[in-house]
Amino acid sequence: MISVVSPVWNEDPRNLRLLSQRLRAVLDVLDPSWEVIFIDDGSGEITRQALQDIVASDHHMHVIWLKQRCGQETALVTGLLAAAGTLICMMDCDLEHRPEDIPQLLMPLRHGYDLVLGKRRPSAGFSRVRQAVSQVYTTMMNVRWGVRLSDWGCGFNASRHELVDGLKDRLRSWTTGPLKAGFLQHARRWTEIDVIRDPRRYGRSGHSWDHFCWRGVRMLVVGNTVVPAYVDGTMVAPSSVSVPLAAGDGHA
Ligand SMILES: Nc1nc2c(ncn2[C@@H]2O[C@H](COP(=O)(O)OP(=O)(O)O)[C@@H](O)[C@H]2O)c(=O)[nH]1
Ligand SMILES: [Mg+2]
Repeated sequence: MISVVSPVWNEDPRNLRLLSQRLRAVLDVLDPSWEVIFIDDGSGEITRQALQDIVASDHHMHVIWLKQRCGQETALVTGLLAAAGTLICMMDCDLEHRPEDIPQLLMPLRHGYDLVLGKRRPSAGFSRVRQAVSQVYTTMMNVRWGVRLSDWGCGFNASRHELVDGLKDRLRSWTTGPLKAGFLQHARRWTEIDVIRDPRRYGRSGHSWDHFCWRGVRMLVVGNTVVPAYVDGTMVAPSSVSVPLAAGDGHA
């Protein structure tokens, strides 16, 4: 079974509808048993209604409703804890990630890897400023965490269920920014795969420039972001744990 986990916050309904259609087309071919789990933490009425319509029209699609906004990573953790698939794909819901890239992202998981990290190749028309910001963030994070990744900011990743299982106790009580560091620490064998990064067609990014700058500074100075994890809609108290990373060459 394949699970796709996608955090949603005030997303444009047009993106959600197109995403669910494209996901259905891709996943139906890959595996007859699949699920998509959207995790919504306090979106407005328009987004909530769109999610309700999607879920009502396809039994493969589910939504976890969180009571209040708790952030993209915490929403992702909630989805990971609920995912039933042997192979789990994590992606944004705004179509910056192409559902059609899922087969190649999952491929290494069938060949001995337990973690696959997307590295985004911008399609034509993608903002150069945003590309530059991503590169600065990646350079900074490589220094901070002592591991060489091509794209720390990419949320299009895939993991075997066993790896998420191994992380479950830690995910239940805390999540740290970046979640990717926890995955990398526990992965037996990981690799990076090219994925296309499309520009957003509809709606606006929920992340302001303030957010990017603040997150960058916080990663450098504090090194670790602690946010509360939600399980079954209930907030679990966080504890501050740092995630030391072994230096790896991509095959830790
Ligand atoms: N659940 C949840 N999802 C979020 C939150 N912030 C962003 N997202 C989702 O994460 C994805 C990326 O967000 P986006 O605003 O496009 O950020 P950007 O791509 O980094 O500019 C989208 O699918 C959003 O719906 C949040 O606070 N909670
Ligand atoms: Mg986006």
